[in-house]
Amino acid sequence: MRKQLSYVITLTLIFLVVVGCNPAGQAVSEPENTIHVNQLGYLPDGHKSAIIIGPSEGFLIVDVDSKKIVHTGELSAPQQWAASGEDARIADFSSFSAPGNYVLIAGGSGSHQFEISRDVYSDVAKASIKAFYFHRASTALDEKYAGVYARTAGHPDTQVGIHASAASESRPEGTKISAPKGWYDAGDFGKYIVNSAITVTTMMSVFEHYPEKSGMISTNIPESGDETPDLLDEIKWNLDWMLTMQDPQDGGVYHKLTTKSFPGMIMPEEDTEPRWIVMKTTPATLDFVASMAQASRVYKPYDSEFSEQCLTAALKAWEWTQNNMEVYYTQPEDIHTGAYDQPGKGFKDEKFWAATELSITTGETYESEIPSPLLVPEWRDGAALASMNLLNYQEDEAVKKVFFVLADSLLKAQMASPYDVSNDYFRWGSTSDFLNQAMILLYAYKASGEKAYKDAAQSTFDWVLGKNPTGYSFVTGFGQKTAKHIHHRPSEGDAIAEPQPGWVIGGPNPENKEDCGEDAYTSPYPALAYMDQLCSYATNEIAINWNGVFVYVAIALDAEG
Ligand code: 9MR
Ligand code: 9MR
Repeated sequence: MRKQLSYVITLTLIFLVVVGCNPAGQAVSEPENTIHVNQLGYLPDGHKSAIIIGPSEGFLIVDVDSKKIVHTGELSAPQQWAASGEDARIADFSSFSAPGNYVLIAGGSGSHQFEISRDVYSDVAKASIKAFYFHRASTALDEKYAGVYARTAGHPDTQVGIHASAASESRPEGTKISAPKGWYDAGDFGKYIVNSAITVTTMMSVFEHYPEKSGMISTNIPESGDETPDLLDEIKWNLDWMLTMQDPQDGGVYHKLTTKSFPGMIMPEEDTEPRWIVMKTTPATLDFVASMAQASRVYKPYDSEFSEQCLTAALKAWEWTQNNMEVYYTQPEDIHTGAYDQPGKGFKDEKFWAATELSITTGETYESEIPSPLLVPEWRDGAALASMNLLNYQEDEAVKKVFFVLADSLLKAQMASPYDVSNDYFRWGSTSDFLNQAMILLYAYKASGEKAYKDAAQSTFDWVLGKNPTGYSFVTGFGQKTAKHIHHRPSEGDAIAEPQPGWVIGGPNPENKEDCGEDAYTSPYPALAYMDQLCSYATNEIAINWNGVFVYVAIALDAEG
C-alpha cells in the first residue's frame, strides 16, 4: 500500500513537470522512458493501448485540464520486438472511457497529449479525402477550396503522345490523345492505372460498407452541394481519367501516363515536358474492369449515364483480357518513371477481383477462382477487397472461409505482438500494410460482430498516428510530431513551410537505403529505417493508395465508434 502511494506521488510530480506546471521549480530531468501513443487519440468505447519502452511498475493517466489522475494500470511484461530491437511493454487502458484530453505517465516520462472522444478521427478522415483534391491534375485549385495550397493548373494532358510500346494500327506511335484529369500518384506527377484502381476501389468500398458516414462527409470542393456525396465526386475525378486510358478500338487499357523521367522538385504547372501513354497490360486492364464494374453500381443512383458508361467500359476491357491474360508490364528503355510491375507473379488475383466486381454488378457469372490464401490488399493484389465486397452483398460460405483465414491470422499476430499490432514486416509503403490489415480486421468485425477484430484494427491503426518506435505520426498535419519534409513535389515546390495536410507517408522501409546516400539510415532495425527528409523517397513519400486505405479505416472507425 505504502509502495503504491509513493509511486502515485512520484508519478504526480513527474506529471506536473511533464505538463509544464512545476511548482517547486526544480530542474526537469531527462525522461527515462519512451512512450508511444496514438497522438490524435482514442475512441471512448474502443481498444486503447500505448507502448512503453523502459522500466516501470505501472502507468497513470492524467487529465490535462483538471490535472487529476484519472486512471492507473499495470504494464504487460516486457517483450523483445525483433523489428525495432526494443523491450516493449503494453499499457492497456481500454477500460477508461471518459472523453477528455490526457497524458500517460510511466517510469518518469510523459506521453504526447492525446484525446479520448467520439469524433477523434472525424477531422483526419476528412483531411485524408481532401488531400486528393490537392492532387487533381488539369485544373487550378481555387483558394476558396484549397486555402494556402491554391495553385494554377498543371498537366492539361489533352495532347498526350502514344509511346512506341502502346502503338496500334488505329493509334500509331506519336498519335496525340486527350487524357485529362485524374490524381497525381504520389510525390511525382505520374498517373498509373494499377495504383489508381486499388485506390478508387478501396475508397468506393468504404462508401459501400459505410454509406451513411461516408455520404455525409463534406470536404469543401467545387462539387460540394451537388446531389452526389463529396467522396464520390472526388473519386469521379480519377475515374474520368481512367476511362480515357482504354483503347476504344480493342478495349485494352494502358498502364500509365507519365513524362519519360521524373521531373525535379517543381510545381505541377512548371512540369511541361511531354507526357506519354505507355503499353497496355493485363493487370492494368483487369484492375480497370474491377474499378469500372464497381463504379457502375456505386454511381447508379446519382448519375445513370455515367454508370452505364462504366459498365460498358468494364465489359469491353474484360473481353480484351480473354485473349491477353499474360501481358506483363516491361519498362521501355526510354521510360524511367514508376513501373508498378509484378514480374512473374501471375494474375489470378486480378482476375478474381475483376470477375467478382463484374458479377456483383451484373448478377452474371464470370469465371474465376478465389486465390487461397488471400493476401492483405496492396497495389499488387485486390482479391481480398473483392471478397469483402462480395460478402457485403451475399452470403458465400466458401469466400467467407478464405476471408476469415486471413482475418484470423492478423488477429492472432496482433494478440501476440509486443507492439500490439498485427504487422511486423517492413517494406516500401509499410504504413499502408498496417492500414490494409486494419481494414481487413474491421471488415471481419463488420461481418462477425466479434469485438476482438475491431480492437485489433484499432490497435494496428494507432501505429500510423504515432504508436510506433520512430515517434512520428505518419499523417501530415495530424499528431504532435509529424513528418515535415516529405518527398512531395508540390510541398517542396510551394513557398509554404508545412506540407499539404492529410497525406499518409510510406514509413519505415529497410528495402531501399540508398535514397539519401550511403549510411544515412543509422538504425539496423527495419521498423526504424525511416527519415523525415526530402531525399528519402523510399520512406517519406506519400501516395494515393496509402491515403485511400487510410480513408477507409478512418471512416470505418469513425462509423463503428
Ligand atoms: O522522385 C521520385 C519518386 O516520386 C519515386 O517514387 C521514386 C522511386 O521511383 O523515385 C524518385 O526519383 C528519384 C529517382 O528514382 C532516382 N534519382 C533521384 C530521384 C528523386 O530525387
Ligand atoms: O508503392 C510502390 C512500392 O510498392 C514499390 O516498391 C516502389 C518501387 O517500385 O514504387 C512504389 O510506387 C511509387 C511509384 O513507382 C511511382 N510513384 C511513387 C510511388 C510511391 O513511392
